[in-house]
Amino acid sequence: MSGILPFLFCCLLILSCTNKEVAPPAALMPIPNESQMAWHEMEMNAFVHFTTNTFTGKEWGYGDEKESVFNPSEFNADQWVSTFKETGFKGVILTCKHHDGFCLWPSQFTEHSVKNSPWENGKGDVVRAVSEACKKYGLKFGVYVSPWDRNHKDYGTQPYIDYYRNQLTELFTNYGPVFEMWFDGANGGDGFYGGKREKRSINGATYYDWPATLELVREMEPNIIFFSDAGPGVRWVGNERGVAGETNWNTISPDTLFAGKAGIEKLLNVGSETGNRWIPAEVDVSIRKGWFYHAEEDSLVKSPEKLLDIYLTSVGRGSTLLLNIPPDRRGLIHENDLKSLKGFRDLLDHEFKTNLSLSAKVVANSYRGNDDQFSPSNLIDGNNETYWTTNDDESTGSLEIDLGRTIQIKYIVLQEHIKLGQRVKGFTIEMWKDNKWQQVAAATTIGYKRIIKIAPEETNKLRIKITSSRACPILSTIEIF
Ligand code: FUL
Repeated sequence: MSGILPFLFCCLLILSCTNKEVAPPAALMPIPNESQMAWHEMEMNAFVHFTTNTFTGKEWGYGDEKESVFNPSEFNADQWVSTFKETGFKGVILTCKHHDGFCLWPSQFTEHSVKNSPWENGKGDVVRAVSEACKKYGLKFGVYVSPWDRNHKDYGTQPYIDYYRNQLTELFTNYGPVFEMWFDGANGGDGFYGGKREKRSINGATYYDWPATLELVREMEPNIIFFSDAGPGVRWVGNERGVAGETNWNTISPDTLFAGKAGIEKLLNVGSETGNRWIPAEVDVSIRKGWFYHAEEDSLVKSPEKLLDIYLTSVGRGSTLLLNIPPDRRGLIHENDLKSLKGFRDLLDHEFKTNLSLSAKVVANSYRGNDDQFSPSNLIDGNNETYWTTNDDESTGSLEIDLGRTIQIKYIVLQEHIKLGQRVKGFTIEMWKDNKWQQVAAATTIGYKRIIKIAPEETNKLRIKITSSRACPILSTIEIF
C-alpha cells in the first residue's frame, strides 16, 4: 500500500508535464469589441444619400427647400437593397436627415419632412421602407442624422439639442435595429434657420455634448457603432477618395479629437501605432462625383475597374468600405450605377476566384511551443478563428508556401487575428524564381485584412516574412489568387 501513492503521484506529474498546454498569446491592448469585430467582418457597406437635394440639384441644401420638391416618381427601396445584396454589401446607411434638415421619415417634431411632401400623399416613409427592405434581404440598417441643421430655427442653442435628441429617440425606437450611426463632421455655417438666413457658428468640441447623446442612443441600441471623425466606434479615414493609409493602424488616441476638428486628416488616415483606443477607419466614398444624384453626372459614374482599385485601397488595407450609391429622381438606382456595380461584382468574382492556398502546404521557421494548435497549417484552413503564432519572445517569422505546381499569381491576402490586437509593423513577400528567392512586395501593417497586388508572376513557391511586429505576430489567414 505504502508504495502505491508516491507511484501514482509520479505518474500524474509526468503526465501533466508531457501534456502541458501551451497558452495562447495574451491580448495586446486595445482590442476590438464584439460590435467592432462584426463591423470589420462586414467589409463592404452601402451609403445612400437621398433628400430634397436630389430634386434641387444641390449637394448641401440651404434649409429653405419646399417640402413639395420631394416627389420620387417610382420610389423602390427593394430595388436599392436587393442590388446592394447582389453586389456583396452587408449593410446600408441612409441619410435620414442631411444638413438641410429635411426628414425622410414623418417626424412628429418638425413640419420639414416627407409628411408634407406630395410623395405618396404625405404618407410615405423612406426610413421605414429602407429598414424593412434591409430586414427582407438580410442587410444591417444604419442611420446618418446630420447634427448640423440649416432649417431649424433653434440651431446653435440648447433647444435644438433637445430637438435632435428627440429625433434620435423617434428613430431608434421605431426603426431599429440600427447597427451604425453616422455623425457628420460638417457643422455650423450659414443657413435658413427658420427664416433668419444668417451664419451660425458653434463650438464643435462642446455644443452637442456628445457624451450625453451617445448615452441616450446606447440605452436604446447598446451595441451600436458610432462613426465620427474621431469615433468612438469607427473613425473617418481623412479623405473622400476611397483611400486608407498604406500604413493603417486600427488604434488611435482620441483624447483631443472631435468631429469637425481641422488638420487631423493624416492622423485619421494612418491611425497611431500606440493609440490607446480601438477606433478603425471607415472609407466613405461616392460612386459619383457628388454624394447626391445629379443627372449631369450620369456619365461620371465610377467604372468597375475604379471600384476595384477603391476596394483594394480600403478593404485591402484593413478598412471597411462605405460606398455611396445615390438614388435618382425616380427613387431608383440609375442604370449607369447598376451597370458599374454589377461590373464591380463580376470583377471581384473573377479576380478572387480560386484560392490557391487551400491546396498548398505551408511551413514556418517556428511556431508557438511547437504546439499544433498554433501551427502554420491554420493559415490555410479557411477558418479565421485558428491562427499561426510564435513564442512571446519572437517578433518576426518566416512562412514558406509550396503551391505544388507553377502557376500565375496576382494577389496575396493576409489577415491578422485582431481579436488579440493589431501587431504586424512590416512584412515582405518573396517568390521562388530562377532558383532563388526574389522580393516582390514589402509593406507595413496588415490588420483585419491586407491585400497585396503584384504584377502577375508565375511561381511554385512563396515566402512571407514578418520583419517587425509589436509583439509575437498572430496571423489567421493566407490566401493566394
Ligand atoms: C460630408 C457631408 O458634408 C457630405 O454632404 C456627405 O454627407 C459626406 C458623407 O459627409 O461631411
